[in-house]
Amino acid sequence: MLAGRDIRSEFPTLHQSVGGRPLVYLDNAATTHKPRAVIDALTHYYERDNSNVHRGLHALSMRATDGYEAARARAARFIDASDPAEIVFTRGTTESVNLVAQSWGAAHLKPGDVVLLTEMEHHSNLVPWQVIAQRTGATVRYLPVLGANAQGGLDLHALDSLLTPQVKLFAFTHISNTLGTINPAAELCRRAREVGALTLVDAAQSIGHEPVDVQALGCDFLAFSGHKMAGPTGIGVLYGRRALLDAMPPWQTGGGMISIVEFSGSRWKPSPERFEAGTPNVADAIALHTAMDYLDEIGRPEIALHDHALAEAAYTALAELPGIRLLGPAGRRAGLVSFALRDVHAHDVVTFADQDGVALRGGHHCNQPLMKKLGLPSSVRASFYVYNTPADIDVLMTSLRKIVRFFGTP
Ligand code: C6P
Repeated sequence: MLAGRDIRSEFPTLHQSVGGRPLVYLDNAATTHKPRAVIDALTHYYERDNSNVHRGLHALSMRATDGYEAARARAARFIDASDPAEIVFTRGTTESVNLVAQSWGAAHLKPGDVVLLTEMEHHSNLVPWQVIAQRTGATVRYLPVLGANAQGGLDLHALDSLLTPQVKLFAFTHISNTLGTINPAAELCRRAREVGALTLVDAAQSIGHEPVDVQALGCDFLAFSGHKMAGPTGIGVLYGRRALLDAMPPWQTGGGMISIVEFSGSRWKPSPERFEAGTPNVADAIALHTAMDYLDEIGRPEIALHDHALAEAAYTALAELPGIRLLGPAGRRAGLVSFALRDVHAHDVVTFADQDGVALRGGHHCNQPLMKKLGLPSSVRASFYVYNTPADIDVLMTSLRKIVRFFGTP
């Protein structure tokens, strides 16, 4: 039990059966469920305040605008940004990274420049950089992971040779969605600063699971998604230092982001409106506000302890299975564990577990280059959140033992 409350009872979707078994949801790194408070915030908005923002002078529009801007201010407080103008609402992490690549990247990168990534990046923080590098003539380089199962984390010694003055941006994930590695984000930002490189932190897997403080991290950009932190889908955040955002060109244009339009040309508003062309996702921003309140009510340090403890218990239990290959660190890890069972395809594991009511994820987890380096076509992942309990690990293990017996592994 977390924060002395029955958290599970606050999440309506969890109270259902799958194939006649109670649902055990262990696919939280893909998306988390939403507490009643977040669902109610959405309903309340659509039933009472629904209106366009920043345009109308009537009561509903003013309420919607106030709610939307309050959500922005809440997001700033949530990550300790010094100014709400540093919060750009996007559709999620993927769109946030694309915004930086298409705007900052297109304006600043040139032949000879380097964008440094790591080998554990999600495709969302990898493909946008490949595309913009191709367009600008810049080069993408990768900080390696260490160990046959990437158990050693990032090769920090390799930074000495990789972090050259040619590196203009170091973009890396805070927590790996496949390995569960927690990267030393503040140290990586500090190292990048030493060579004058900007930093972008992909906080998709950390934002809902531990305190994230952009000032303590010392990052220039940070991206996250609402749906991985008990919030709605379709809303996320790009944090950017104000001076940087204000110097970046818009990447999409239209209503809401202009100061003056004439037939001969247009001028833009400052950040964040500059990057929010068109009618924004008002309802989901407002519900994201509620999700942030919800997580802080429980306490993010407490959530981190809870999720880490479950992942470590799962890792220990899984290690007993014959023919298992566990990925990522053996010690401290974020709230997820990925593994491969010899001779059993990950999709088979997930399909069989589903029959026991256990929701897992199997595949390359949008980490194709990493999986290739590890010599695996796919892996299975169990990922935990505030409503999971040690009993969920017991159900998982019973199901996996059955699968191992069925397939006769090893
Ligand atoms: N990872 C997973 O099951 P979006 O889709 O934009 O909300 O988030 C993309 C993303 C970016 N970075 C990391 C580290 C992520 O884990 C994700 C999403 C999901 O692992 C879906 S592939």
